[in-house]
Amino acid sequence: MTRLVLVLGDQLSEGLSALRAADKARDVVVMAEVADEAGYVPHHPKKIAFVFSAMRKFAAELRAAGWDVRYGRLDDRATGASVCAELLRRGEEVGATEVLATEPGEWRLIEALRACPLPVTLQPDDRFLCSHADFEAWAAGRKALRLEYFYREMRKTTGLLMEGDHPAGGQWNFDHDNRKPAPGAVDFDGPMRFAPDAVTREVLDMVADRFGDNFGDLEDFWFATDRAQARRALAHWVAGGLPKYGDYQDAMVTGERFLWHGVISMYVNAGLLGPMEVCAAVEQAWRDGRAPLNAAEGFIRQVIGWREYVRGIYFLEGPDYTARNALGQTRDLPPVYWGGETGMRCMAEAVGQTRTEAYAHHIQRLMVTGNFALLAGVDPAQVHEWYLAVYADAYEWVEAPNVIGMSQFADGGIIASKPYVSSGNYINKMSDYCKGCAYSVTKKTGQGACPFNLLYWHFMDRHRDRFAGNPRMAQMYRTWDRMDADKREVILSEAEQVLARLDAGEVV
Ligand code: FAD
Ligand code: DLZ
Ligand code: SF4
Repeated sequence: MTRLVLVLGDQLSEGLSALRAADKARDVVVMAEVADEAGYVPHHPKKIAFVFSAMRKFAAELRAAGWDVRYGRLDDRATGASVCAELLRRGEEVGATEVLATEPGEWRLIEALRACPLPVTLQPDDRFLCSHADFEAWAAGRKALRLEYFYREMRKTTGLLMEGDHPAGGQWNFDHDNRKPAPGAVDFDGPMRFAPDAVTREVLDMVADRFGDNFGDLEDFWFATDRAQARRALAHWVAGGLPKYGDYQDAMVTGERFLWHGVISMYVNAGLLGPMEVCAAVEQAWRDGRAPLNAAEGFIRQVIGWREYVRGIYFLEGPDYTARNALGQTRDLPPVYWGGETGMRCMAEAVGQTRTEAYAHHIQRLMVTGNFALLAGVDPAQVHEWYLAVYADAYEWVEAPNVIGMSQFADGGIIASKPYVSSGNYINKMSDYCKGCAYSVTKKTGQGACPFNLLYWHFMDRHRDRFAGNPRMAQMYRTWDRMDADKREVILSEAEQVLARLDAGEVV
């Protein structure tokens, strides 16, 4: 009996578990560009174009490998509006009554497949290095689920950067070497760019037509859209970007959108590259003397540590994770996130390159846009939707723990042991943004005071009950308490004015 084999837009991997479980001689692969998936958040047009183009090219590869692939295009009226609707249509077409699928990376879609009238057998997504069972076993009985201990286990399991039982270089973590501030000049030409081929051009036309009003520029599309291109992009970065990746991982420079970052998360998350494959390339570069250990370790920690860890948390915590709001923050996401005018240079830079590239690096996401939303008391659900929409690498399994947990502390501290908040000082230390800003980072109050400086203390003050007892925050509360009462009052009232301006939709 023929079965349908579902391949989703972020499951574009030759060795996908659903494909391995299927029989090429009798089963039929179903792939589809469906309105529900393209529209459940207002995805950045470059993200949609990337997913659709990569899907079309992957479908062609599967056909060339002998699979019968039924591909539904968004511009074909017959295509179902949802994944389930498309499965029902194809089931009828080929006489199939059951579906094989690899577990999707979003609860929303898992639930939709469970509710679909066709029985769907879910295979584990074993492109990840840590299974649900292994993560649950690691988490069981622990008081705190801290990344560092998980990461060490993953180093041992994968053998990456290990010398026998010991970490290479005698240390698990070289993070303290990876915090150099903004350099004068960037000597890496950035991610490899690919001129759109015929498949991508056709997709670009359709996306321009259908999603041209979504936030984000479609022009100048340069992403890799198949595995061969993604492998070239990886090699290009390992050769040119990796050597300084560690040193400047946290730096931010005006107009420099990529610095020495890999810009490969969208390829790994869509399945064009494997996590072990990218780590092996990086480890080899270190072993060959082409990259220093702090760079290789810094990158590998993100991939086998953070990436696997956040996925573990997402599935451990369950479908309600994205609705959490431990700090009870309720403000609407300010228009600056959608490109509204702002005097804040750091926000203009981070949001601006998000608009043009569907990309911002980790510290921009965490310490600029994330930090501002947290300080300003924005509803975490709205922050989450924004991140899910605007980044080319965003799928809920990875985006939600980073936003709800790490960035917004909305999970109450499962991922972060303290909130990632800072005044303008941190941004000034790690970037050159403040030099070109309408505000003054050194001004704590008064005309032109940096909004981060004001909102930082407002945040600390309004969440005092929750954080005063946190030993990692005690020093900041001591600083606040030592301040003159009048000064504290001025800070809080000026912070209130900033918030009132945000609420009134005025430019901040
Ligand atoms: P590099 O700096 O070159 O890092 C190497 C790789 O490590 C990345 O390609 C990525 O695969 C992995 N990685 C690094 N940090 C993380 C992390 N915290 N969680 C998971 N993987 C990580 N990453 C996403 O892939 N999708 C998201 O939707 C996403 N949302 C984020 C939201 C917030 C608020 C924050 C603070 C971080 C988010 N991240 C997300 C993590 C990180 O910012 C991106 O993975 C990274 O910026 C991707 O760019 P890169 O490939 O140049 O990364
Ligand atoms: C992100 C995305 C988009 C924009 N469109 C589709 C689509 O039309 N068809 C599809 O199969 N997948 C798409 N995706 C990815 C999924 O929405 C979903 O986010 C992931 O499969 C969950 O991990
Ligand atoms: Fe951002 Fe404040 Fe610096 Fe301006 S002064 S760039 S608002 S941190």
